[in-house]
Amino acid sequence: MTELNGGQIAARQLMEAGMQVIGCRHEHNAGFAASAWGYVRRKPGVLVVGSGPALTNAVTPMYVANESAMPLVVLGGSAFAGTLGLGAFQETDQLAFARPACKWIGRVDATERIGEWVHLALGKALEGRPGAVYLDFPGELVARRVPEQQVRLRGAPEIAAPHPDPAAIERVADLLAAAERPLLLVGKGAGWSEAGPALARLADLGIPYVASPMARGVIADDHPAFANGARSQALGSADVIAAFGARFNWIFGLGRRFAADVKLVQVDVEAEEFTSGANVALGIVADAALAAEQLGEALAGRTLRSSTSGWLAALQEKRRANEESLAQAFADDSVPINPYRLVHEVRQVLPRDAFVTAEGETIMGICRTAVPSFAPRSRFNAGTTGCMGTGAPYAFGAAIADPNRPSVAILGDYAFGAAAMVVETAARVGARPVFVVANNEGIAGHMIQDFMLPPGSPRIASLLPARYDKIAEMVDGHAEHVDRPGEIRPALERALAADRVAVVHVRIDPKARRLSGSNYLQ
Ligand SMILES: Cc1ncc(C[n+]2csc(CCOP(=O)(O)OP(=O)(O)O)c2C)c(N)n1
Repeated sequence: MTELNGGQIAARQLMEAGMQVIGCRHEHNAGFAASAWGYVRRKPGVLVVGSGPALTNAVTPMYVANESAMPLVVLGGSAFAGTLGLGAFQETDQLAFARPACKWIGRVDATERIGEWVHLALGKALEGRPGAVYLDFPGELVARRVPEQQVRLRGAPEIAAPHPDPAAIERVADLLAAAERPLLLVGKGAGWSEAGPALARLADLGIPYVASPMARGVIADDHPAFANGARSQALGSADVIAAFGARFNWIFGLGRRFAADVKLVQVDVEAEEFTSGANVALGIVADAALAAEQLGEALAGRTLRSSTSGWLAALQEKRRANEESLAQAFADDSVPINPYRLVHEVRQVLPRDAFVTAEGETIMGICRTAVPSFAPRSRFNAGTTGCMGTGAPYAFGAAIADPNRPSVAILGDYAFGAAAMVVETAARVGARPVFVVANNEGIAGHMIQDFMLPPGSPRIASLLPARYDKIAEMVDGHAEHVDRPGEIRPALERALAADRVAVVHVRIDPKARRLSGSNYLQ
């Protein structure tokens, strides 16, 4: 009779779900890469960790995935029963570490039931609003062997997406049709539910939209109704706002940046989202794609009041003015390189279907204003938690989720340094992310060192002008070092054409900072 131990049962369940196994250097990188993989594929990314410190290292990825609504399942081994309380090897209360970081936690209670527990973990991570879950595997239950016949594996249920209430959709259609200044908000949830085409049809009616930073590309950024470049005006002046898969957390100003008399409609799969800092007039529990489609049908053939109000034209004009105010910075020929020039050059070579990751403080903000996205679930940044160290593993996770699409990360030197060993992992598995390191020698360049610390302070916030491209050389990856603006584009083109992981190291002016009020894509 064939017997299986607990590890074999879990592996069988996960392989039936299509798991590819990659050994990573640190639980942070592994957890962030798995989150990005899951987010791109719309499947749970799985992180398997050891006990004690391996699990505590996974707490940040769990918290970040949960807050950013990315599906992540963490499976953790834990100390053997019979040794607990005595100072067992790596003994710690792993459920307690995981609990506040996750939407669900569980502990395997019998070897025969491991398949069932894994089934629960996969489903809980994926359904509703996606997020992080933790499943604890006590050592003795992993080691135990049970006859194969006693092992129960379970497949995922088929789930019908929630349809919106037709009467509620009619009300929203009436509100949008009568609005002088209507606005759509597009969040990650809209990307998750593939609502892009239906939302683009609403935007085609001339209704402007603002996308959250990671929802960029759900509707392609070159749509004429894209209003991120006039974000403050759009959010503060709209009289009717319909939000799709967007939460009113700090990313949308805690819901406090809207006009006092705005009529706010929110579509979300979780009804609990309708109670927030925002004054939501109507919440609709629904899949964002279905709601947007039905709204499009309800508006078909109707004339929108906003078509003659000049609202969209005013936002477009504001965006154009913002873009013009940056033209000089984009064309700047200075050495060391102006970060706006770097970002401008990146934009010229980025294929439309690229995964784009931006992380750092100065460089992330500049990318948000000037680097577009054109496809859903293609844009990564520090996310809801603003966590540094996510960008490099996100770009790697996206690259392995869809190896046919380029994955380009534009990272600050601090941000890249926090996770740079992912370059070795990428080389080892043949992944080809391109890491563009915007090296301004520190945290927000020299800004914090020069302006927030007393003169003469030791170098706390500034970093060495290290040659990060050499990390690529270490693994026979593609390495580029750039000092002058004219060299940026050829270096990026060579990196994109290389059939291996690439690091393009660009020396940036440490004194450059973001230009205020210049947010033409933001
Ligand atoms: C995990 C974590 N630690 C610390 C911070 C605080 N923090 C915000 S931005 C930043 C550094 C940004 O520097 P860099 O990546 O070099 O980009 P730059 O601003 O220079 O373009 C830090 C440390 C954070 N957000 N997350």
